[in-house]
Amino acid sequence: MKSINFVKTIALVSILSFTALTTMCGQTTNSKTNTMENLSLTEFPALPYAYDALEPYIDARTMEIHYDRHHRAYFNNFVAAIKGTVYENMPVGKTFAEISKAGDAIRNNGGGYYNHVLYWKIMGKGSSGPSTELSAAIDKAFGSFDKFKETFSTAAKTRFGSGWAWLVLTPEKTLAVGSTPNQDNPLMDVSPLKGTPILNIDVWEHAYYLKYQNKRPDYIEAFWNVINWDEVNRLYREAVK
Ligand code: MN3
Repeated sequence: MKSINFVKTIALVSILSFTALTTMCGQTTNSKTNTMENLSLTEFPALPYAYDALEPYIDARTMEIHYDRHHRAYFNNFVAAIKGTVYENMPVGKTFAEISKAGDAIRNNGGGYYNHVLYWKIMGKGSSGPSTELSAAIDKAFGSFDKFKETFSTAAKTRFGSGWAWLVLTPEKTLAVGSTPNQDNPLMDVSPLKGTPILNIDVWEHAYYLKYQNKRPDYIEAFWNVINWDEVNRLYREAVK
């Protein structure tokens, strides 16, 4: 009897410790696989849809080259850069929080890996729009959805050279829009824009040049047709918890 109780106690302590540990990391076991900061460092994630799924807004050839060459290279180079370092087994979110110490190879390729995983996920077809909760937060932060769209599009258009535009939930739990250069992102300690990414857009020329050439604004306008709001709503729900 004693030994059974002992086993039960050990089992309970283990469950509690595990729960405490996962809660401390801001993750639950259920959402762990979905948590962007807990990206696989051993397996290059599959594109969540076919190359032609976002036609005509984003063409299949661009998707193929973007995912299979650019994104894959970031992943491979990131894995190579962290090998044998303290970052090898660190969750990517934690690495980003101290990226200023990690060096350019980890910063550029780690950002390139994570930013694209998010970008693929927040795109898709056939979802309606922001949830009631996200709509309310957008109205509070920007005045209206149209104002938000304008602010986000302007951030994307005016990012000089290569980079990304973002919608984030700031540490103060309000929505904010901004942009980052190169492969930086708002989870990095070097980024002036800080928060949990809810939505992003890649404005490197490789994201649009084959179809849109130098017309970045046309690509940005087309992007609004392929936002996967179900995923954006989910990211917001997870971030406000
Ligand atoms: Mn890209």
